[in-house]
Amino acid sequence: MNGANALVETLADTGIEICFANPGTSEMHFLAALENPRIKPVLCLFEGVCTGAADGWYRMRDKPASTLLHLGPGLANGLANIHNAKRASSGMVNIVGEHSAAHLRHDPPLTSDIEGLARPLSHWVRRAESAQSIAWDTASAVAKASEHPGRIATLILPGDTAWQDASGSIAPKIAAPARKVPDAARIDAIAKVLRSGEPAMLVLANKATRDGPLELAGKVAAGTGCRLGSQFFTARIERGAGRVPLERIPYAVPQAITFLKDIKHIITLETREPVAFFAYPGRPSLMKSADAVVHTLADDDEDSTLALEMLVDALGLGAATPTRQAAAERIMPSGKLDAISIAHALCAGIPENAIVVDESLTSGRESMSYTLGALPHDMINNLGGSIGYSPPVATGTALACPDRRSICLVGDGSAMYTIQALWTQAREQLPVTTVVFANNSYNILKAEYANMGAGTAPGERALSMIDIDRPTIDWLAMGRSMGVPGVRVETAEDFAKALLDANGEAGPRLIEVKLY
Ligand SMILES: Cc1ncc(C[n+]2csc(CCOP(=O)(O)OP(=O)(O)O)c2C)c(N)n1
Repeated sequence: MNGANALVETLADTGIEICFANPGTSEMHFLAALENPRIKPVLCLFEGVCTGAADGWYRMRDKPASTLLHLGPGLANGLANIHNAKRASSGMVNIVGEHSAAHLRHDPPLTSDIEGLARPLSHWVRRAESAQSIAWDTASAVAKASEHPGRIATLILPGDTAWQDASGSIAPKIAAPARKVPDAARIDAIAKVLRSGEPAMLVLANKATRDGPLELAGKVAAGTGCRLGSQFFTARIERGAGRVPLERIPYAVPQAITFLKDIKHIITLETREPVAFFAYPGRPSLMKSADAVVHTLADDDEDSTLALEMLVDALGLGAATPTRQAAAERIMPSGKLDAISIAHALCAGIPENAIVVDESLTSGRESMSYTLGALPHDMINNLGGSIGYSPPVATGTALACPDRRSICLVGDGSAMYTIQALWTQAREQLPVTTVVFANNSYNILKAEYANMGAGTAPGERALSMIDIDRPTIDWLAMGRSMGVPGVRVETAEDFAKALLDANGEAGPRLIEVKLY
């Protein structure tokens, strides 16, 4: 047994099932060790796909996946989606190959400061110094990544550590610490606030937006009249007909301020008070009203379900009946593709138990409230703001939940960052429908140009940095070249039909939605 075998064996022993990999010469012993049938290796053709897929896996399984990245440059290619995962509180274990210590002294071409690259976006970084200690290092990395909230653990694997003898080394059993118990006095104080009848909103995030805690929050709302909301972006919301619905705090600052203006108490679970995504000249960063008070019901590392149980008890609302989302009427749209017809098509086309990964930006942003009454599904958003997250994340969700259809809604600009994910979806025959909204533009930036006060409309040069129409991207050809069949639609009825058709397929499909 060498160090690489010990590493892979320990990953499997500690519950890691999958490795999203893009290997190089320094990782050949790790590749050999992946013959171990207890870990599924999945090849991704860009490291941003590896790290995004690990994020998607975590969002559905609530436990980390591993990645294999090739030295500093491989890690650097994966960093943007590590950033997105970190902001979404997803855990992951990154294994980063490295030269042997003896070779590094000579400054070979791939030498870089891997710790320096990893540290700002990792909660835990370690260089495995010997084959004898690597089992320990690996168990520590997995335990760190498995904490609540999820953590980014990066383990650097020098070549000599991988190839040296590790026989006799043993991994410790390290249990991830349990979620913290919220303070009872704080819960009682919040119960008092809710009993006062002053306008209040619970803002739920992370693990609090699942069915169980939503039911509890629904009881609090039913008994006290408070509202239930979410930030504009949430790691995963279980939503749809029959579920307790959340109101979404708007993205745009003026709308968010209007939305929040009457709320006197903002009560947070695993999140903070609403903050604008960007600073705009003359607009505030914080969007609550001047006299609103923020109360923390459950901190990021606390058990929000327990906090809600304690709150329901304190309020004596165990028997309250939550208001549940009514089923939306399924309307088959026709004619022009716009926010409403896209919404109707999605509402009719989201199958039961689907996993919707939303990066539709301007094409879907106004449509998502219409899908609240669709069949029960999960909705995943990007909390980190680095675009190109959704095709990789949908790859990870589909591997995590192969019996459910993942639906990736993505703008054409965003899709171009990590479109290689289609190749992995084809190779693994994953149940993913990728909907590319082809408006040939970074459309959102047109509005942001004016919002920022840069001018009323972009000039010719600015526009040439915003429009992506020259040349036009052929999405069907893109999918076909990577083994994903697709269809191009130009009307609402064709879009609705294409979504329903894709639901009946076992493997990946692409729908190019042509927008003019
Ligand atoms: C890594 C990264 N680079 C650049 C941006 C800035 N940015 C935000 S949205 C966007 C364009 C998105 O275009 P598209 O996906 O086509 O959606 P649309 O705006 O057309 O709806 C860009 C470039 C970003 N958020 N992340």
